[in-house]
Amino acid sequence: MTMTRLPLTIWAFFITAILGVLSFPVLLSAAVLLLMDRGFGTSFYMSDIVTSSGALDATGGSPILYEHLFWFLGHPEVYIILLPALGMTSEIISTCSRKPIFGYRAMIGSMLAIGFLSFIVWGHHMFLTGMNPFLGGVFTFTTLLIAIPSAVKAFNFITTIWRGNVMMTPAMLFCIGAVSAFISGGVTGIILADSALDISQHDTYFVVGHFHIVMGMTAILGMFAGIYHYFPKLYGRMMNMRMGMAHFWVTIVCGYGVFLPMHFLGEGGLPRRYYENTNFPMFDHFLDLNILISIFASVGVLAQVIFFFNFFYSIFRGPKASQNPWNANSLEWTTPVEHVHGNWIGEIPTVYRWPYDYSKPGKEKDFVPQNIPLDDNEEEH
Ligand SMILES: [Cu+2]
Repeated sequence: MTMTRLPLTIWAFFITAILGVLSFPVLLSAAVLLLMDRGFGTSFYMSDIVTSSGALDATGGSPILYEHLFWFLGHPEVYIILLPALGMTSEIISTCSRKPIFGYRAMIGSMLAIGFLSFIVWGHHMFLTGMNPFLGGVFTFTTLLIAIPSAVKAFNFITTIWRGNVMMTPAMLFCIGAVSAFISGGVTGIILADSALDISQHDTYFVVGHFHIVMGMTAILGMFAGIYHYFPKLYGRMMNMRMGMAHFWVTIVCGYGVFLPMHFLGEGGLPRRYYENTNFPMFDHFLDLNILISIFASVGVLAQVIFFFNFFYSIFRGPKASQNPWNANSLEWTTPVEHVHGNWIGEIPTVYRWPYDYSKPGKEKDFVPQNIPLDDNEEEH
């Protein structure tokens, strides 16, 4: 199989792996330096620290260094969580719209661009650490650049669905939810990426609302989409559709119900990371909104009970799945329902085409799996 015949899910996993290999060692190094500071008398992070027993030996270090090292992992980590969800979303949206994915190469290019840029934006978490305003401007610029590949992906998701013969499976609903969260959470990122605007929003609930929608909701909705879509492949049985739909609608409404109001709390100046704010009367009028958030959060958690019941019940009692229940093209759906050693009985299939030949003109069926050879006069995508 050539790289341009790989499903976008696999591309996403591949790029995620590269990000992981490059970013986690930095966190490990940061932790080693921390251990040295705590246990072996070095001063990477400590400087001029005076305790009741006098000044510590430690000099010359900087606690800000820890922040730099942490966020050098921390920002790529966002995409380590996000990209697999976006990869599966591409796959499922194409399959369930019965249309080729729009802009296959642009999708790969966008993921590579997001992956590269994710390493040069970490300073946007640190605008208020006393960083040089020029440097803040540089991090603002690189961060805003990420909006371009992100927008390309969002447009490609939408144009793939556009005029498609859409199958509204629970997986497809969760994908649409993931794209919705990716867009609505991404838009507020443009505000936070700007070092000047960030001054008023930093460390408020606005930040909490933003990143839980763009990273948390997108990744979790995408993960659920993947579970509903690949369940028949995993367990040879189908999950219950109606329960899946109910799970989706309660989850998406509660997700937005929890995180959307947080933007207003943040605009009002409510700081994050406090257990309670009862000592600050100026935040008293935010109490109602906080109670509303708690109600949405509780109902949202209850909705997950539907999912867990559906999941475990279907493993044992779900109706038996056919080999390829969604009429999908990618190779995993050509394996037998019963799991066998080596995945396929006999020869490993040859791949002749990309996995997005849906509704191809001149074809009998609206899908052509990857192991079907090209016709004499057929062109590859
Ligand atoms: Cu970041």
